Formats: sequence, C-alpha cells, structure tokens
Amino acid sequence: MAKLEILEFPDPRLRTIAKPVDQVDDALRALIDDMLETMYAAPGIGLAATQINFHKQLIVIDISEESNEPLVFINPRLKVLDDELAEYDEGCLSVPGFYETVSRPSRVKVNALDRNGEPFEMIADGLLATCIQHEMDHLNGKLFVDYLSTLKRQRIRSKLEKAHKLAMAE
Ligand code: QAP
Ligand code: CO
Repeated sequence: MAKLEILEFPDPRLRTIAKPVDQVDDALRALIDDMLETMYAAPGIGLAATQINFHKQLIVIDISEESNEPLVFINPRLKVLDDELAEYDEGCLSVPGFYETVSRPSRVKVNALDRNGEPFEMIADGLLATCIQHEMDHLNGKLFVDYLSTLKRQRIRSKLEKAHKLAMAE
C-alpha cells in the first residue's frame, strides 16, 4: 500500500473530467486501497480519483465513527430523489484548512460498481448524500469552492497559492 499525493486548489488538473472505468481488475483494486490509505491518513471522509491525478470515475468514502466502513463507487450515476436541500459545512482534502457551508439535495440514489465490478444501488441522505455529491463533483472537475461567492473563492485561492509558494521554498 502507498500514500498518494493529493492535488490542491487551484491546480488546473482538478478541472479534468474523469472517464468511465472500463475494467475493474487487480490494478484498480490496488489503487482503491492506496486511495483509502491516503484518505484515512489525512484524515478525511471522502476522496475522488481526480484528487490523486487519476482521471477515471472512482471515489472512496468512509463516514463511519471508527473509519472501518469503506465505500467504493466506480462509474457512479446519481439521481436526486427529493427537492429538499441540506446544508453542511464542507471541507476538502484539495482545499486544506478551509470549510464553508454548501447546500445540496438531501436525498439521492446512486448506482455504481463495487470493488468486484458488481453493480449496486444505494439510497443516501444526511452527510453521506452530501459526501457522495461532493466526490462526484470532483469527477466532473468541480470543487465545493465553486459554490461560494467569487470573493470567498479568490481569498481561498490566494491564501493557498501563498502557502504553496512557502512550501516550495522549504
Ligand atoms: C468531503 O472532505 C466532505 O481542510 C470530504 O485540513 C467534507 O474528507 C463532504 C480534510 C465535509 C461533506 C462534508 C479537510 C482534512 C478532509 C481539511 C474531507 C484538512 C484536512 C476533508
Ligand atoms: Co473534495
């Protein structure tokens, strides 16, 4: 297993649109395990392949208290089940140190493949529904900061750019 490097906003590679996975094989399962290791080490509750510069439709999530209920979604498709919206304070491993409130549909249905390539369906609400939508946004090159005002997004961008320059000078 290996911990992977996470791309950080405003890295343009985070804007890449992911392509469908065409084969769920041992190589993909090894990458899934590395993504889970990377997410748990952060620690985080969700990670999309886009964030580790792998541009296929693949996300991992674990919102359990004990971080022992990994969820894997390959080629996920989402259906909004409800007009109702829910607000959460969202963060992102690609936007370290920043949390902002985002409003999203509160109930969704997801169809995806699991780590064995088997199709499954899941109805999600609460934090899980938010997390699935946040991670699926990554696969479309979208970040939670895109839902904020331009002013807030620019402030986050310039703070992270400064932090990246300082880290580079080390
Ligand atoms: C997405 O985000 C999410 O800023 C997953 O310094 C988050 O795992 C969906 C993290 C909240 C819904 C609600 C963020 C770790 C982890 C940071 C994460 C940080 C260290 C974020
Ligand atoms: Co994120």
